Amino acid sequence: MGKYFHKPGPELRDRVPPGQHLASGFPVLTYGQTPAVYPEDWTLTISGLAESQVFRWDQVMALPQTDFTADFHCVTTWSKLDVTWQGIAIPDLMAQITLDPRAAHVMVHCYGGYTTNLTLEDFSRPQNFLAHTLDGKPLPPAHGGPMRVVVPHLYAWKSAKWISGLEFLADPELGFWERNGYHHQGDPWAEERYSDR
Ligand SMILES: Nc1nc2c(c(=O)[nH]1)N[C@H]1C(S)=C(S)[C@@H](COP(=O)(O)O)O[C@H]1N2
Ligand SMILES: [Mo]
Repeated sequence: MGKYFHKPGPELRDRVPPGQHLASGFPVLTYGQTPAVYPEDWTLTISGLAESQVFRWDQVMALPQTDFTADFHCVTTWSKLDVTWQGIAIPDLMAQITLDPRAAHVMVHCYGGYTTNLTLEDFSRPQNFLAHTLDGKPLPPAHGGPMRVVVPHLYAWKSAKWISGLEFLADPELGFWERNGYHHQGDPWAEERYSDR
């Protein structure tokens, strides 16, 4: 594994899911190009089984702002513990959205075309957030700036960078990696890496 990844010591074993190694630094993992998105142009479009609406940057920044410390687990076997972010807790965002009672799944849409699917339950946890700040600085474009999702309890392909929209669905649909063989849920503690469907 060399100098960039190391096996967790015994004191961290319960923090690092099976088959994962600790990364030094914060690797960038992107399929394709980093899109150029600026806060003044950024919007978040709510569609599907919810009242349609489009949030602008200043509207999302006016929501309660929260500090988060969260572990990050990429399915390619690196993990990074205690990443410090600032952003908007998903329940604080959801409080602004009127859902159709049939909504049970979410497709997250991104600038650049990436998508990922979650159950509404997995998406709505209070530990999940929209992040605009990493280590006290504006979220760098490579890490999803100006705004990304972070879902600490699932593999990081669910933590969509450059978020552009939330589409609420009654039935599950598959996002980009989920269509390409990744597990539909992606719990790192259960090693839900690949799909057998
Ligand atoms: N829009 C978008 N979001 C994405 C990805 C991507 O390719 N495009 N890659 C995912 C994967 S596989 C991982 S591990 C994390 C990596 O985030 P990082 O580059 O900030 O480390 O982003 C996730 N979110
Ligand atoms: Mo990943």
